[in-house]
Amino acid sequence: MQDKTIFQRIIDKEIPATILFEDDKVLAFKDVNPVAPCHFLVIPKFPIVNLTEAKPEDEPILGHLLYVASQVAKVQGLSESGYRVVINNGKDANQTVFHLHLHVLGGRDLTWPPG
Ligand code: DGP
Repeated sequence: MQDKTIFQRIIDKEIPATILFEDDKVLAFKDVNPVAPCHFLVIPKFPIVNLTEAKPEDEPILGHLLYVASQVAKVQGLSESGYRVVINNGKDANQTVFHLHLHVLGGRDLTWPPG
């Protein structure tokens, strides 16, 4: 059996995280290595490796992840100033944790294009 990812261990409450929102399907928590004043992650509670591996039946959870990102961003006070939602998908995007996650970044001017 494959080892659990670090995010699965957070879902299973084996390691701590600063949780901002949780329901039966998704978890939002602060990134341990923030690159913006506000940087949190939103993940499904079941493993999807990345967007490439998403299945047709994952469409509802993909929508729910985005909606929760917007709601947590609102609570974090980012709605007016704006924020960026990023998914690093695969090698060229430097994906390091192979459990789908949305990064939500805000609280500073975010340059474009990203690196
Ligand atoms: P990436 O796979 O490159 O899209 O980013 C993974 C992110 O996960 C990275 O910004 C750091 C974050 N991260 C890694 N390990 C942990 C952890 O144990 N706790 C938390 N809260 N975040 C983590």
